[in-house]
Amino acid sequence: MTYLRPIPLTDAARPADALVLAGGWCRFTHVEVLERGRAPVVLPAAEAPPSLLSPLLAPRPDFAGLSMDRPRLMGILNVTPDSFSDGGLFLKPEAAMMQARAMAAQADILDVGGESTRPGAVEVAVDEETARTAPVIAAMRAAGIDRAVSIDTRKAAVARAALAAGAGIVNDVTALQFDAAMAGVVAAAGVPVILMHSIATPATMQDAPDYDDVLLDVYDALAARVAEAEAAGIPRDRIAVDPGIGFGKTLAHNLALLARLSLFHSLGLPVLLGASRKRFIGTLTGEEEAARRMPGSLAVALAGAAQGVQMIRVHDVAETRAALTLWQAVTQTGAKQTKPDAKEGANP
Ligand code: HH2
Repeated sequence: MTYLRPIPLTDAARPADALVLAGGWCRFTHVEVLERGRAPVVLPAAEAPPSLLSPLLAPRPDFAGLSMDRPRLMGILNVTPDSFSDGGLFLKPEAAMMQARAMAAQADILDVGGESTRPGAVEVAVDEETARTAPVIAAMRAAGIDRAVSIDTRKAAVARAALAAGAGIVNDVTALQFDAAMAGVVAAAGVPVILMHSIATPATMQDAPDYDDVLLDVYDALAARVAEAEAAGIPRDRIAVDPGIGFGKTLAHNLALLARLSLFHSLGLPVLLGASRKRFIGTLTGEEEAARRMPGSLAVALAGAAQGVQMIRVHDVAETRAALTLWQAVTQTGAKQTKPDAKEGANP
């Protein structure tokens, strides 16, 4: 099988033959042709098979009411006692609301989670996870916070309660595999879903993860998950994909995925990147404390934007917003401003 990776350009100069990547802010004149067991070959895009090129060219439809023509920020709100970087900080409802309000000013999506999926984490009971998340979402809506809200869960019952409370997106780190009822909940609710790649469960995922070719294996696995989701009645225009940085991946795996992230545009869907404060940033910077990994996280967020990734999941929303605004200002004269409009992405 042949895979096509656009080589993204964000320079102010526009070569005459440059094609627009996915209706977004990157362009490309060349592609990398990838095959298992072979060194990548660089070709002019015009010489690529049209069937492989067309998913790269099609503008992405809006996702959860958000246009995909600029990088969108997803702010993380972990209502947990044990998340790897902010565990316990937002478990109390007042603290969660303060954080939600602060993030709503700068984020396009607020991602509410009630179960840590850090390596080694143990499962939280459905009732407990629901009690952590649904009331916070309801309180956000009651307080007039109208940003898109995603529920970060692997469990159908938790998702159902969150959607009833006002969430509008399901973010499943197991790509609908953990709970057999999850696909049905998403399909019936008619909401968009984020399918993230992971192997095994958080309890065991870092036990010697192994791939034949991590980039192509993750790509194939996501393609299969997308096909399953479609078969379960979730239309393509409500699906986004995420390579799952740190979920069953070593440092080398994470770096291989990040270096060639733009491959995932070949799936023809919006791509989300979640690397904020993760272990590999600590490994490369020597920063043991996750809450102090913001500078490294900003660099990875910008690298994602430079590869055309449409959504970036972060803890440090205001800082990432500032970094993106400056990155856009200095690389793309005339680019659309990143700051969210007042009413954009509001859940119905
Ligand atoms: N990472 C985490 C949780 N959910 N969802 C998506 N789509 N992509 C990710 O990369 C991702 C995710 C883990 O980070 P965090 O929520 O900060 O920590 P914890 O799982 O310990 O709560």
